[in-house]
Amino acid sequence: VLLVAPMNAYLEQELDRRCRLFRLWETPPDRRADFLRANAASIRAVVPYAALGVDAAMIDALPALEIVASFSVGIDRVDLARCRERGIRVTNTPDVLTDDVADLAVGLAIATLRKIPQADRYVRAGLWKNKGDFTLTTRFSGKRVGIIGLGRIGLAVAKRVEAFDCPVNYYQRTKQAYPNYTYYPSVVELAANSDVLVVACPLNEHTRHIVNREVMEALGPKGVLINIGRGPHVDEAALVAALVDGRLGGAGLDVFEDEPNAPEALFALDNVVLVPHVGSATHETRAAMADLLLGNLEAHVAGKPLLTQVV
Ligand code: 8YV
Repeated sequence: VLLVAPMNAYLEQELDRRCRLFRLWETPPDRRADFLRANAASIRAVVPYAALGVDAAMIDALPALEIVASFSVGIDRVDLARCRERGIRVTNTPDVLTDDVADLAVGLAIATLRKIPQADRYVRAGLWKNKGDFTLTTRFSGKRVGIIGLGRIGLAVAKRVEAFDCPVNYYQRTKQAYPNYTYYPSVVELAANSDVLVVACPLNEHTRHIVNREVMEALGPKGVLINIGRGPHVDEAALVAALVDGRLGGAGLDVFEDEPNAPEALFALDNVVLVPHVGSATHETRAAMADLLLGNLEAHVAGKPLLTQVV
């Protein structure tokens, strides 16, 4: 098994215990092609994650590769077409992280509207004592929440915000039969009819920059964008400009176009909450993701059906 980066200590320990583990990061980048060539005959599985995937060059360098088991639900950085061509199986880690990611989406929405991190900084800086009460903020309960992508995570967000009396709107390519949720056939119409817009769809060629300038204009100067999907879902340059100009009300962002670089222009803004891609980052969920990944590898080796097969 080739692990592309150190992503989880428990996963690494279990892989080490159960198989011969190659740690790609221990070889300097300029010597990795040689390393792969030298070990190509032994590497039957690759474990990538959201930050570092498996591209066609790596797949082509590994003739014995049978399975790519990603430590993530999103597999936008795995070359699925090449895997299909080569008959390589692909698994991901759905379901086990849904609750955490949905929790973070709601947390970001509340933190952004109620300015929780800013209020915390206010207390720590001694400003409460010196300058008096903190500024008034904006209510979250009852706001219209628009969700792009009503899949597992989108539905979990919908269920949570219903408890805050938020009407739920959604966009996806095909309308579903959800009696309590209102469908909009375009993201612009969804944004125009929502106060908080949550990106919860997978990243692919249809959803890259699905939140563009027009969508931000439709969301408007009081609207808030929450992104717990992938950075490239949003035109980040347009987002920064809209936030700086006050054409968009605020943003709560877990993901960025060029991680780990978040746009520095956002650092000085009071209407954004920025977190470093932590949607699934709890002890409980990361352990469950590791167990699911290990289960997929074991099923593959045992010739049993894979637990969460994508390809
Ligand atoms: C992680 C994620 O960042 O599951 C995904 O798609 O983006 C996250 O769970 C990750 O891959 C774990 O390191």
